[in-house]
Amino acid sequence: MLDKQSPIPMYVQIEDYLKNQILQGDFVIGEAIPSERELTDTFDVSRMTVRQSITNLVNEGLLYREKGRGTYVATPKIEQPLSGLTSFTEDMLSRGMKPSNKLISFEKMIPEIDIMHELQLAKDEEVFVVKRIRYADDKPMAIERSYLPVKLVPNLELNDIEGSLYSFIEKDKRLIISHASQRMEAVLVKKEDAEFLQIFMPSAVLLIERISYLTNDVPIEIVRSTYRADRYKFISEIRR
Ligand code: 16G
Repeated sequence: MLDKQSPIPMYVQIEDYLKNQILQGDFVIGEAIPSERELTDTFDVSRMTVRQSITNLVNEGLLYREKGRGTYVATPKIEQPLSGLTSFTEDMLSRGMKPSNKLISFEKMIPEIDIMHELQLAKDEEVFVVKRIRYADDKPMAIERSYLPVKLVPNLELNDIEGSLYSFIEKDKRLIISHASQRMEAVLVKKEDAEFLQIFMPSAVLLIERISYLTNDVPIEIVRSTYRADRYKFISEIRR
């Protein structure tokens, strides 16, 4: 199965072998792969080598480990296009997944200076700050902190944000969200977010900051969304 003479390191060969098995469906999602000991025997390599291959596949999001139990085949990551200005609820429903939220905080305040500038607000203008954990099929996917100018959604209440925020803005407020600019970076998860997202410290997460505008170029929302990197993959089509 493996080529010991090959310049390709053994752990890479084992990794490729397991990856092929996973991708061609030899293991189903949630199924345990053979133990480290079994793989060590099968491939006649050291435990260190096997561990390295598995760690790489865990980091790639193909496998996950459960302490003291074993290593299992992970659910494939969500492939999220970077091009559409869609809501979390729309995204999950279009995949046949059940979206839900947990509200962490809901406040009205004068924002920090960078938010104030980006939302084109005057010094004393307030924003609503909504922090929610977003779930798909009851699994935590992201944490979103949204800033909305109070003057645009003056009577925003708790029950308006239990479901879809975009639906509230568009259907209840009859505002048209038209375009947005966004940036994305990889960061290490903050301690409090790690607990909400149910991931270990330190873990890398994907941070997206998006500023959305109405048709008249008035900013309606700044969002800082922290996505689980093991559950999300962002994709875009590019042309030359
Ligand atoms: C998306 C948006 C977020 C928006 C939310 C509304 C990004 C980075 N974020 O997650 O800005 O607040 O959708 O979702 O794309 P909702 O309508 O389900 O509440």
